[in-house]
Amino acid sequence: MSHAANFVIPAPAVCSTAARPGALATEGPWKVHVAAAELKPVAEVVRALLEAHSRAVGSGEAGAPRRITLQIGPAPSLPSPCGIPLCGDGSHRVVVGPDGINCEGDTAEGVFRAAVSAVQMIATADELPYQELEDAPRYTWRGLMLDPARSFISVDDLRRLIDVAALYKLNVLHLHLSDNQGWRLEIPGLPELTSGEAPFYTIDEYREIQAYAAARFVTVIPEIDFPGHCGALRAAMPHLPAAPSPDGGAKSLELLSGVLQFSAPLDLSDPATDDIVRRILAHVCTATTGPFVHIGADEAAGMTHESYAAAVHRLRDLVHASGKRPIAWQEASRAGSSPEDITQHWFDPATLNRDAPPTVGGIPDEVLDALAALFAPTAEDLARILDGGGRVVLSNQSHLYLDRRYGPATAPPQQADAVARLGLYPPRPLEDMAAWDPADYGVPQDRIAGIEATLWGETLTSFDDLAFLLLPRIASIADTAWSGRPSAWQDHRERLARHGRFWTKRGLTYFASTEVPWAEE
Ligand code: TNX
Repeated sequence: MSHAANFVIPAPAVCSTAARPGALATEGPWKVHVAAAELKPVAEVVRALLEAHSRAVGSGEAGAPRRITLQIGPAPSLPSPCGIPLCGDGSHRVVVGPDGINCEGDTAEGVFRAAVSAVQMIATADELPYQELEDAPRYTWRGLMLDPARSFISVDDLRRLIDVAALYKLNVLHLHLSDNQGWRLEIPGLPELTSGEAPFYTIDEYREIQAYAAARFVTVIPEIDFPGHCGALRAAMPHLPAAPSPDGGAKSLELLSGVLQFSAPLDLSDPATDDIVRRILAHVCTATTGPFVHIGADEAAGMTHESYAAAVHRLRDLVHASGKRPIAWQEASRAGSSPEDITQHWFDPATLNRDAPPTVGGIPDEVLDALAALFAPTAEDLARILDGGGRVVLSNQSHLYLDRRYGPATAPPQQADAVARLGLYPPRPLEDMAAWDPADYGVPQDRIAGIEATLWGETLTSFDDLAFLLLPRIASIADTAWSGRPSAWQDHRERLARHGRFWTKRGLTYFASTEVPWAEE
């Protein structure tokens, strides 16, 4: 048994032992009690999250249940981030004593963040020393991107993933809803987009997902990827023309499409295309309850600069016109960058290293040349964003892309097949993934809006595949997103070791890397 007072991830900023020594057994039953009526909806969610881990939550069972008490109270005065318009700031206090666990914040969000620490504490330890935790998030944007466009995720499975995000104090769920391989959101008036056999979310389901997430203080950010990655839209509307290509553009697009399923980009200067895009974004903005809509703008291969820049301007204007704030991948900075922009930085030049290319099959040299040409301008994107005065969400491909393979040398034998099958990029040990530090990129701290992990779906065939690539790595990224820097590996690894049983109880598959001394029951 370690000497840690708790196994909470993200590791709490302040953890002090109580003046009066003692310990609380975590075995249930537990009752969730609210000290203010406004916290009743939070209590409902906490009960639901606890259900997989504790006996008879909130039941009328005889005996004295232990109590989680939710209450509004003064938040600890830790430095908290200045804001972009997501939820509140989430600072909170957790007190473990003889009567149970007290969860306190000065907003419902703060109370909820405290309560998920309580859920983790109960699920990961048999006994909790009396203690007091104080915590606040360093970054305002703590996200996870999922890719139902490539590998559809049912509404039920999305709910399970929203629970995971919330349990690790993430507050953004970015849904990549369209790509060459699929269109996943109903757009009223444009039934051809979703008329095939492929699954999609109805507008009602989309609203339901957002409400479920909002109850867990997670904001959904929909992405409709324009003007590249529009193969599904172009297949549904083949009359729409492709954007004009520069010299050699068509050839490079052809080469890339052979390997990466690229598709000719849309031409927004065409009035019929503009009308369709306008209707799509108006519906998406109307159906979205959060403040942001993501317009994609990545990898618009085979397009002239003028046509790309004009498309990005138009997409940003359309989102603004519908009352939302646009966000885009880093390439959009080439269309201009302003202090209001939040831009998602992703590309890692090392991906083009010919000695260790992504494992998407032997890529021929001429395709690698085309990729190098496509990504040549990415080296300047970050400077363009910062010079324009805007902020970045860091989604570094090197460490925050969860479609990276796991190392066969760290795989338990029963997971060797999954390790061989899943992910695109060469393996990186968990310790190295968890060591990623947002300070390493030379971006001034006040220009980092936050951190977002992505889980692209090209290699996934099931929910278990998705969970396998997600866990344990999302816990490490959430730790850094919340605290602003990576935890010491020895401490983090001991915490992770207790989360294997946490995931198992929730029915989630995880990669049981030999780097972690897992403490399953
Ligand atoms: C690049 S990241 C893409 C995605 C792929 C991903 C695979 C980005 C903005 N575009 O379309 O799925 O790589 O890792």
